[in-house]
Amino acid sequence: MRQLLAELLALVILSSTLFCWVLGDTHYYEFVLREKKYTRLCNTKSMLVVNDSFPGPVIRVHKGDTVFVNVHNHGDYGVTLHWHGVKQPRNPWSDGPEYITQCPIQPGSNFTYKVLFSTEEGTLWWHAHSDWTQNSVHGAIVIMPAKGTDHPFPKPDEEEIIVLGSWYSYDVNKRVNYDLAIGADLPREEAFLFNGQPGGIFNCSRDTQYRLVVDYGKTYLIRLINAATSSELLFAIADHNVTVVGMDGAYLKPLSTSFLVISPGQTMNLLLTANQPPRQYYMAIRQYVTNGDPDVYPANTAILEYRGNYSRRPDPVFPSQLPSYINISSAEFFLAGLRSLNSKEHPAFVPQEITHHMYIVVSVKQVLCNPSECEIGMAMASAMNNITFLNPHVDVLQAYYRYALRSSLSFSLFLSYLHADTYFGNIMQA
Ligand SMILES: *[C@@H]1O[C@H](CO)[C@@H](O)[C@H](O)[C@H]1NC(C)=O
Ligand SMILES: *[C@@H]1O[C@H](CO)[C@@H](O)[C@H](O)[C@H]1NC(C)=O
Ligand SMILES: *[C@@H]1O[C@H](CO)[C@@H](O)[C@H](O)[C@H]1NC(C)=O
Ligand SMILES: *[C@@H]1O[C@H](CO)[C@@H](O)[C@H](O)[C@H]1NC(C)=O
Ligand SMILES: *[C@@H]1O[C@H](CO)[C@@H](O)[C@H](O)[C@H]1NC(C)=O
Ligand SMILES: *[C@@H]1O[C@H](CO)[C@@H](O)[C@H](O)[C@H]1NC(C)=O
Ligand SMILES: *[C@@H]1O[C@H](CO)[C@@H](O)[C@H](O)[C@H]1NC(C)=O
Ligand SMILES: [Cu+2]
Repeated sequence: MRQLLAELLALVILSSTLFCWVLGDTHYYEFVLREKKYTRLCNTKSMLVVNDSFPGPVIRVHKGDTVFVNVHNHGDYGVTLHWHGVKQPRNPWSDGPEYITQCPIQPGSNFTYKVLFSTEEGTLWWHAHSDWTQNSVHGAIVIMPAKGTDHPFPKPDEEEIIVLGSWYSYDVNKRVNYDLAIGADLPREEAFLFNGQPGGIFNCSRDTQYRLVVDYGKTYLIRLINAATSSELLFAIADHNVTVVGMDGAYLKPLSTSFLVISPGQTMNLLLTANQPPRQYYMAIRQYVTNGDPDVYPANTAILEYRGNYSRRPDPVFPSQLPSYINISSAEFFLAGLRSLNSKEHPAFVPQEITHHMYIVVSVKQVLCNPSECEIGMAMASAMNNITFLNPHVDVLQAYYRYALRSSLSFSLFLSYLHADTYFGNIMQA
């Protein structure tokens, strides 16, 4: 018996060294969801936020840590949270997509998520995963290197988080539900936000626009998160280049660039050295949209300001290198430069042997609909491989666990339990 225990112990020690298990710390967060009034673009509205803050609270961990987040819903409707980019090995119950891994957390109740950090290192983010509530319910996740290890680049003097977001002056969930019901196109942002603030081009926003105040000579690690609903964004800082060193919770080969493109949901870690003549510079974002109308893609701004005693001129320098909304070759030039770091400490395991080929078509098109149910007899619909998805009324993971596993049903029978025909319907005539 004792020998067996010793062998087991040896096995545990051996496998933990083999797989470089990091035994991290455990952290506890309380998130309180509540409606709060915000005024932007000269207009006030109420929206759901976490702990009265927009963007929401930052989760700070080291690689390998575990976080318990207890979410108390004091809002008016059900909501779930998702830990974007956290792989959560063997922990699907805490992933968050509404009706996929759980039903919404109802008003007046609470739910504790267990968030397991494994290989991620850098910046990720969390957001609501119900309707379009992610607009107001989101925040950064900062993942420092495991204790005793360091970033694979020179230590920055300071860090700053910049969350890019979307602003709508109305209740966006109501609008989206209406648009979905009648098959209309989804709403467009009225402004983009830097850490919750629209830029100086908008009325009522000049005095409140976001400012990054820097000291000449210092290097800053900027954790940039695109939390805008559905817009790819171009980003640049006047007269400054940045070095992209990480993306989506992993390291990159350092890429020096005068502008960048960031997709919704994506994060980038940038090094910025304040080495230009002290004054104010604009940092600007603009939607990257290759089939748009040229009049409606203005740049939204924030300010990079050097500390010091100099006269503030009314107009900061604008980043002339910010590509136009339609410049595909500039965007592709940047994207083609991104490479995983793939060092000894941070290897990139790309499978070399391909056993299955998959052909995936994602499409949005107009389909015919009953004019009594949609306004013009045509509705927008999207599909993946000719299959569209409507939210079921039960949680798919739980249904699978309860019914399919226990009574060894076939998958198609399981789908029929979910009344699959109501949501796995083919709608696209390819
Ligand atoms: C959120 O608010 C609750 C209640 O006020 C507080 O206990 C908790 O510490 C706050 N959480 C964060 C992450 O600030
Ligand atoms: C959280 O929910 C549990 C049930 O899941 C309940 O027992 C508990 O009282 C709730 N706590 C608070 C502070 O609402
Ligand atoms: C700002 O307000 C003025 C006067 O009401 C209006 O003419 C102008 O279009 C507004 N500008 C923007 C960007 O909304
Ligand atoms: C930024 O990089 C470009 C090359 O991509 C270079 O021409 C330019 O001088 C650099 N600007 C600064 C301020 O370092
Ligand atoms: C700032 O510079 C001006 C002109 O050079 C000088 O008169 C003033 O005293 C300085 N202020 C401070 C706080 O150093
Ligand atoms: C895209 O940007 C590059 C670099 O500034 C410029 O040379 C090119 O003309 C632009 N193309 C379009 C279509 O605007
Ligand atoms: C897509 O689905 C429609 C409706 O079920 C069907 O008529 C069509 O043949 C399908 N197209 C493809 C390429 O499978
Ligand atoms: Cu996400």
